[in-house]
Amino acid sequence: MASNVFDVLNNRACRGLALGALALMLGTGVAQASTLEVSNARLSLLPGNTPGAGYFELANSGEETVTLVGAESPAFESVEMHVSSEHEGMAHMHAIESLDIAPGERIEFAPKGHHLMFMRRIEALSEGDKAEVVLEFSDEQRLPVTFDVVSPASL
Ligand SMILES: [Cu+2]
Repeated sequence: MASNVFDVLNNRACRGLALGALALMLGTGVAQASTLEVSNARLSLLPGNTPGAGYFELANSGEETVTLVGAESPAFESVEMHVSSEHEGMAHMHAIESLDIAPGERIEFAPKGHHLMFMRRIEALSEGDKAEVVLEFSDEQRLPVTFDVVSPASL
């Protein structure tokens, strides 16, 4: 009889642990959103309908690697992730599909390095305006960021 009582207690304890673990997992998922921080977001605008370039810093204070897979903005038809490089004195850039940011890492999107390329403007933008951009991550996380529209000369 006594062992039956223990079984019941154990089962309750197990269920309690399982629920606790579940709550912990959900809690971690929610906290994840606040482990990414973007600063110094600027969108450099060239005259006419040439693509704009986006620069920013992104810090991951979480405990897991996050993967940036793209961005979108209502002000542009599409946004690409690019890397600039120099080869035999010539500047080149190519598109990349994703970029990992390790725990504790801070990456910089900057001239001559990684940048966002804003293709085909939909809305009129000029210096001093704000552009709304959403950074997209492989875990479905979406991070809204407001970019300051600046002139290339200010960079
Ligand atoms: Cu580019």
